[in-house]
Amino acid sequence: MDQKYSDKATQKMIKYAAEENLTTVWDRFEAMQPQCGFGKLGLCCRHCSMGPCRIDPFGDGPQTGVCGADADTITARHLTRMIAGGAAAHSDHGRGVVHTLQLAAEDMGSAYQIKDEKKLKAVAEIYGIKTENRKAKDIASDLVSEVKKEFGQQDGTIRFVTTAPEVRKQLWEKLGITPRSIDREVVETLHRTTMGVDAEYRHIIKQGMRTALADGWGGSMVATELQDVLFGVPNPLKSSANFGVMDEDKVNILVHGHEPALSDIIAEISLSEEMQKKAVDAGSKGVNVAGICCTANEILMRHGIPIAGSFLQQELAVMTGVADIMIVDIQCVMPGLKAVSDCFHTKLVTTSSKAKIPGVHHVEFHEKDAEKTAREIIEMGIENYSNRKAEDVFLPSEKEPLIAGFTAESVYDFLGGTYRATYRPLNNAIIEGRLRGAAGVIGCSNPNVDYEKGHIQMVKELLKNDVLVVVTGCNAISCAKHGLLQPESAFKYAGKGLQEICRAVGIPPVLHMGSCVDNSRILRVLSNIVAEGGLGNDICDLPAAGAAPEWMSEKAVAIGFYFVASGVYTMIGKPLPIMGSENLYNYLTDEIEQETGGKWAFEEDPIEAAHKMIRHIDKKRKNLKLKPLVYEQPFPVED
Ligand code: SF4
Ligand code: MSK
Repeated sequence: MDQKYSDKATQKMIKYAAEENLTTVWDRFEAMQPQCGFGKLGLCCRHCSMGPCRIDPFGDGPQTGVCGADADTITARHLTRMIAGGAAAHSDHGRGVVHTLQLAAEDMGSAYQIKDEKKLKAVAEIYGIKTENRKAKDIASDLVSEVKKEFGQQDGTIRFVTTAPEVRKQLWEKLGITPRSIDREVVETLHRTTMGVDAEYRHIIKQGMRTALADGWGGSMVATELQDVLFGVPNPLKSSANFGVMDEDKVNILVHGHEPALSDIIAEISLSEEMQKKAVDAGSKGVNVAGICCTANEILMRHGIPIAGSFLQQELAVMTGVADIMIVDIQCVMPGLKAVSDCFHTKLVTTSSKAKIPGVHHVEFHEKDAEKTAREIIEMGIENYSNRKAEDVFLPSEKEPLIAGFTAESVYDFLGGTYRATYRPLNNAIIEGRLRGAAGVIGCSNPNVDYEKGHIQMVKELLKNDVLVVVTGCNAISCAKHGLLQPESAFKYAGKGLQEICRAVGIPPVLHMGSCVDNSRILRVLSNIVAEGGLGNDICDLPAAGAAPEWMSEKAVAIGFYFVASGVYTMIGKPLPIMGSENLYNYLTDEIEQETGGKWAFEEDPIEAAHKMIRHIDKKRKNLKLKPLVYEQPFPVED
């Protein structure tokens, strides 16, 4: 796989891995070729033991499975199960946060505190909980009990849905896709896609959308909002990203996965004089914490803890030889870490009751013992420092400064008014044509494409055309490593209109909005823009688009579907595994727009993908009869 588009530090590490005969995710990907064509097209089914079945894509062999399910049914069932997997992952994360908030509300001696009472009250009010003249812990207790009930409720709808634009809520009702509860939608999806139940592809996808909405406006939003209550609403801050944030002279603790509950405490305790002294006593110059994947994004957003790398860099981070301990919680953790950490001194530790790796040391984390576990882990890292071998150290020095920590709230402060909280200046910038529109570029990286080519080329092309970009997940990490999260990058890459906005308010042209669950922040931003007025009545009216150019996880499928169901044009690189069904392809990339106002698009060339997004943005500007762009620039109409 071509690595010329990835950051320099990664290129060095991949070369080093090859020289040292160390296996990486890219090697395993190569060894897996050719990958199963039926699987890629979505044409295989093993939902019962009359199968596995496969449909012949060339029309010569079987066109149905043993039960009679055709390509449309099989692809739709499989895809919808992917949505359920992704929604379950985000939502179970959210459930964990509810339990942590419960501890903060009930146990005053807990390591967790309610750090943001303003946010607590705002969320409680959405849930219809009285906040006036009440103590924070009482409000939090009521909120916990309401949210807990909501996960499994049988009637009613998810409360955060009430924050969507009015027209959108009515549309969901009309389509019958308003999510009722988080667990119920996941369970119903699994039921409807099991052998002999739902066979009508559009009907299956509708349930898929309801499940995805239960994620975006439910589980993910619960995770984001309650994490803000517990750990504080992020504010823009400075930090840096890439392997160079690890310090050869210090004990390096890497935190990887998705949940901030333990890592947040590790980040705090590692700074204590006591821990720094222990590290010095062990012969180092102190303790240094850095993150991988979305755990990184979480503690970056709130503490400015630097990012060591994204999803595809997890094994390479161990190969630097300076990672004294890597703790992993849930999601996007490669079991391949075991083999690579066996080749180095790195202590690999699993910490979630939900996730173990064979042969890997397990320190189970329970919130009530948060400080004790955090200490144990930091001390384990300090102790392991002496096992570091100088001959194994290969640490690229590259790191890029960045600004992160943007939220739906901070858009008020930065792009909003000076004297009152408003999105008006942001809306006006779009209405007057200084900004063409906005795009959310998010998601994973995947060894099936050139690492970071999709993310970086797409984002730069959008900037050049005056599109403000918001990023989350591993795309945010890639943008950080390529210097796009710095205000100066506006003058290198942005069109004149976007440059003016960035100069006026001192922001980068690419706004880091957090982790994967924080895509729910983007839903809130879109709703706030609609509420501010002047850009239509619904999310689908906005000159906006979304993309996940290098997607990999089921979570990306769930995210994509909650954006499509919310009215967003959603672009991905490699197609969804549905290309074996022409009907499903036509539905998702075209006909669905008549129903939700959003649709899917697949385009592997990142520049052309950006152009398609820009054309969509321009179409929306035209529909809204907005003024021409202040700095009109030549733009390829058709490539
Ligand atoms: Fe085959 Fe139908 Fe069973 Fe799927 S559900 S494995 S298509 S028989
Ligand atoms: S970590 S889901 S690889 S973005 Fe959220 Fe990155 Fe994708 Fe995992």
